[in-house]
Amino acid sequence: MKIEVIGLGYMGLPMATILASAGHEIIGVDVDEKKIATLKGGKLPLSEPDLPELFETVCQENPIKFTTKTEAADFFVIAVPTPFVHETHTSDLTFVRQATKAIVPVLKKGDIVILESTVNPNTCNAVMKPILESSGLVADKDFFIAHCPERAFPGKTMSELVNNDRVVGADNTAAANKVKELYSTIVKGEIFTTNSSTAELVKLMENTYRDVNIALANELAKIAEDINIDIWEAIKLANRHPRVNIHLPGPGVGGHCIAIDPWFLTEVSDKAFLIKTARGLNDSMPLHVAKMVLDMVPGNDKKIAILGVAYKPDVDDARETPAAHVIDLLRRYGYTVSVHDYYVTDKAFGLVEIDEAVKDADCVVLITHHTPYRGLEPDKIGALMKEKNLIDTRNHLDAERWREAGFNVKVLGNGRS
Ligand code: SAJ
Repeated sequence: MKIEVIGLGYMGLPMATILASAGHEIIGVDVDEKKIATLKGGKLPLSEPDLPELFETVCQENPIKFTTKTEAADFFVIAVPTPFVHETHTSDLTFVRQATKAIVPVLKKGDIVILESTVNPNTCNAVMKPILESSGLVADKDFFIAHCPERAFPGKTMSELVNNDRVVGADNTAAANKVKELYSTIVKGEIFTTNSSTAELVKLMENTYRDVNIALANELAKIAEDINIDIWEAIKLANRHPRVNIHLPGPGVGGHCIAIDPWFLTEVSDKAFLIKTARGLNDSMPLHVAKMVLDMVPGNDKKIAILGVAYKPDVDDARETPAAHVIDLLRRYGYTVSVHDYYVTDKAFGLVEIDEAVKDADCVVLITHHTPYRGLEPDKIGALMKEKNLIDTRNHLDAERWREAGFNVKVLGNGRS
């Protein structure tokens, strides 16, 4: 079975590696020549736990053929990004179109094209089908399209790609079963089949569920601040109910999925009222954090140290991070802002070492709950600072320890702090 994976990013590359480790013949295609050269040299262009080990084994035992050009295969797996146009709140399907077009010259009878990228409902039928039919072959007769949305959690991609249940959406039942058969060679979770549009909607619903739930947590956090209650304790207690699972508040929602996918639904229908409201609420959180800073350290000539710019803990990914908005707002308010992160390397943030970040600072604001921040010594940090103020937007640090070291501590959502 020859499988071509098109798009070798955070999802495509792990997927190609796992498929190769299961013994399939894999072609890895990417338009980025530099990335292909890196991969051909046996190096990885991105960091994801457990990928290096499996990649090395695959390089030795069943090497992937890396190339910038599509070639004939039995299955094509498209895992390209679907960027988001912030100005219009719409998805940009350019890369999905490009990847689909690249298949046209090599498409043959019996082929199955699988889309893994997140898209708005009906993309397989309305966007991919006409492009592939320009080959002269007919969809659902000569070739087949399936949507198998990826569901892996960045940072745990390697185990989640294997262990999570999967949804296979194809409008031709025989093709759906063939894709199910292919995925069952690598997936330990259950695999469910449906039509392509339902699979497209399912993926968006999963991330929208999480976004709306986080928005609820953020609203409850703001209410708790007004009525002097600790929302972190209240959520923990409410979640002891067998049918309640309230998510956690924070400085906003980042990443390339949850902060974006709900907008895909607002694009296809004008009925998305709650979804838009939740997006707005989550997007209001950086301003809420900036106002916490204004309350705690008003005035000019103050320095704020931001700890963590990754969109979530213990990853190096800062896409759509709420930290960027907090930093931008604070600078507009006239603060000097220094930034630290243990994992992110993106030069745009002007990252500095932790000691330099907190040196002469008037307030430390924890944005990302990276595990190593728990190991910080409040005495040491306090000794470097001008004033000892701490805002913890994730309830991550031991507030009592920091208070004992002389810090004023404010925890987002804790009206008692
Ligand atoms: N966040 C909160 N409160 C919470 C949980 C998360 O504020 O209780 C914030 C995080 O800090 C982060 C953002 O939400 O900024 C999103 O992070 P995440 O860790 O919840 O999710 P992602 O974006 O890394 O991955 C999601 C996953 N989807 C779901 O859990 C439903 C993953 O399974 C998907 O594959 C991925 O999106 C994707 O590619 O769509």
